[in-house]
Amino acid sequence: MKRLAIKTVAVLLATGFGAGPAWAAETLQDVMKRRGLGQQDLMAAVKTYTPSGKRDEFLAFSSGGQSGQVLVYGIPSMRILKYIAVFTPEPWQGYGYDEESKAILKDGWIEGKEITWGDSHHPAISETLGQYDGQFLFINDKANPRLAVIDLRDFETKQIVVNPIYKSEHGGAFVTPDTEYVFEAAQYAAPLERGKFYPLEEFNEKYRGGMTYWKFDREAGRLVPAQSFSIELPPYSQDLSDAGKGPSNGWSFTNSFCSERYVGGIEKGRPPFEAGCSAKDTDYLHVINWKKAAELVAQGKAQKINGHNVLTMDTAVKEGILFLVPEPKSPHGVDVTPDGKYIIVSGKLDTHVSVYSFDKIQAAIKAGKFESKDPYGIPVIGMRDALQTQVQLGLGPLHTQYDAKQCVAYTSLYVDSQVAKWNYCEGKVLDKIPVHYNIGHLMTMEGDSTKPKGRYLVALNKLSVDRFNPVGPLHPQNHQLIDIGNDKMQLLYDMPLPLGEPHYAVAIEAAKLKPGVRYKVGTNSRTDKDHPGKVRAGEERIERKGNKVTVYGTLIRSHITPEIIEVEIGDEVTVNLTNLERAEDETHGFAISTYNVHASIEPGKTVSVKFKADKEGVYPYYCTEFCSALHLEMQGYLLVKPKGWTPTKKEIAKAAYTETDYRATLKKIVDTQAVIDSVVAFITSTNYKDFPDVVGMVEDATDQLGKIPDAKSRHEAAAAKKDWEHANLWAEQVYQYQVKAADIGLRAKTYLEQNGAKKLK
Ligand code: CUK
Ligand code: CUA
Repeated sequence: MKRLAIKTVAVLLATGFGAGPAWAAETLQDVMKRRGLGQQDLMAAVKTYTPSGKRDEFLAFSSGGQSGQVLVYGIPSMRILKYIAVFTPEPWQGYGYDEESKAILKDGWIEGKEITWGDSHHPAISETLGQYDGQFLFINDKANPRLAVIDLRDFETKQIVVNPIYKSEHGGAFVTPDTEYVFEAAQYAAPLERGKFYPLEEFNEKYRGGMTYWKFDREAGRLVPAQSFSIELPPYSQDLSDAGKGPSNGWSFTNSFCSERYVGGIEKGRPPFEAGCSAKDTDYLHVINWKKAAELVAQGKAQKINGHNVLTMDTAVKEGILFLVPEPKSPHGVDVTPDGKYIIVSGKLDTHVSVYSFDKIQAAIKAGKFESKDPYGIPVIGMRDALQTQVQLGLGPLHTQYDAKQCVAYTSLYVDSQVAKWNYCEGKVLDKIPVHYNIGHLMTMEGDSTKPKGRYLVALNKLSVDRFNPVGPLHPQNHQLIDIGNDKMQLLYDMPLPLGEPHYAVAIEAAKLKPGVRYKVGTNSRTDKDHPGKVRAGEERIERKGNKVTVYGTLIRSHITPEIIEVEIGDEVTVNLTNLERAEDETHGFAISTYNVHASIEPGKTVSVKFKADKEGVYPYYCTEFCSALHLEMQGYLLVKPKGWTPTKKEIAKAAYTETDYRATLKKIVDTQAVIDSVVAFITSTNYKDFPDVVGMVEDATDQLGKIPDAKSRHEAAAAKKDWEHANLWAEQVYQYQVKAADIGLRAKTYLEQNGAKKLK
């Protein structure tokens, strides 16, 4: 060891490392000078820097935009932790390459059409009493109107549902305060009946928008299509939405941006959409009593369209659950205040935000005080009768989030490239900060719940222009972290996001999340049920029925069982694999050359891959995660043989091991046992039983050691027959079991040392 260290230093000196005087003792001032940093930078660094091994206070779930995924990153470190595969195949997680995830993606096909991407916009965390509970995450796909459910116990997508009546969907996912429903609004109007064509000339009569409320079964962790419903709405391009809370619980609010119902067509000499869709001074805020709507559906007042419950506009008007309020100039974000009393609307082409009062809206409804009806007979409440106040913030207000401090809100200003901090009770601007550039959404910690946490704000900017090293014409997105703990906002950090254009993001206190580290052995993670292909150690087998071959295999460091799979050309092959590990982070991957299958098999999980063996040949398969020192040896062969093939050669080539080799291996085994004994002595001398993770590791290690007697009797039997070849190989296998047990044992020891285990007396 010592010799090596001296040699390394010598090499460093020889190559010029450390030749400069600054190497040994650079001071903080030196570094600041060298890197051109000022006091503000230092402050920002100290506020965000997260030392190795330390964790973040909040986790952000960001839409992955066109990637159809969800990104998870920590705040304040802005370190990316995961991409959750949702609408798009994702090879690392085997998503779209194993049978279980293919089934999820297939539920997202639309009328038999396979869809392999999504335009994900708005994530939402499940709520209990209006507060984030950290159990589930929902996200929408705007392009292909779909909604997905992610379970935060394992951060996996469990369900994708297709909206039965829309062709696009933007204003989702939003949850009601107890997650009774997850709702979404249509965006671009289209006929509601599936596969039905109507010309654009019939836009006003046949094209429709709508709001869909998906019933969520928290126990099952799934949306329930049969108990879900929609409300038919005019073709007004419904946009973002939000749920009422507290006093406004039971209601939802949805913007619209082309209530002109304008249809463009430059080709035919018509002015374009953008001109016609922004011609009027106002659009409509849709005010909907979803609680009463759900009752009406339960009373059988819904019609079926494409097999889905729809309350028609006529019914909604007659039953008094649907109202409109004018709102200025092509609005975008609508955000209910934490106390549920106000609804803040931002008009993209207006310099104001409009604060609507839920009380005033209710008073107008009760008094039957409407200024008019829209062309579909929906009562329109006068803007003045509903408005609390309007505040001038700047150009292009889009979205609003809330602070832990009373009445304090933050609104993104797209055109100004700024965040405005303002007080909605007093109607005054408190502070502004420039961002880079053209901010879309912004996010404060738990900032759309009834109990925002304040602290940080992330600006989700649309353009990054010159912020990062150039990487070609397509730039990364720029998420900027801003400290909002003080009166003046302070910019802390720029994070490039190179994966689609994220729209919305939500951040939750990390302590609220309790994800597992392993599955119950044999779990299908996509259904949360027992996998029919699961096996325990020793039960591995290959079954054949006609031309269907089913493999029941296992994975544990460092082998795949079975190691050889022989099939005939044309066979349909299903490989089920169970990861028998219990140690944390011992994932194995499984890939077969040429057959386009890949699976990620985390501890306890069972996964299956399926393919038709339609290419004769020899195809190596292997583990794709570097799981152990002998990971590269975690391999096998798929042999696809021609029909009716018979072998000519019966024996596999030998290595010609001698008795000396065998004796050397036995010595190695004795030495390794000494290491194991010392680790065992350490562990059992502590209160390790108080640490469930360690108990799991000890069980894993004991499992490995438990395999030794069988291998031992085999090497002894072979040695007795002077078959040194097999004697040595089985002795090597004993050594492998020892190495794995020792590896787990050492991990357990480190864990105990780092987590304050106590010595037993
Ligand atoms: S949208 Cu993209 S900036 Cu889809 Cu919520 Cu506003
Ligand atoms: Cu298992 Cu590499």
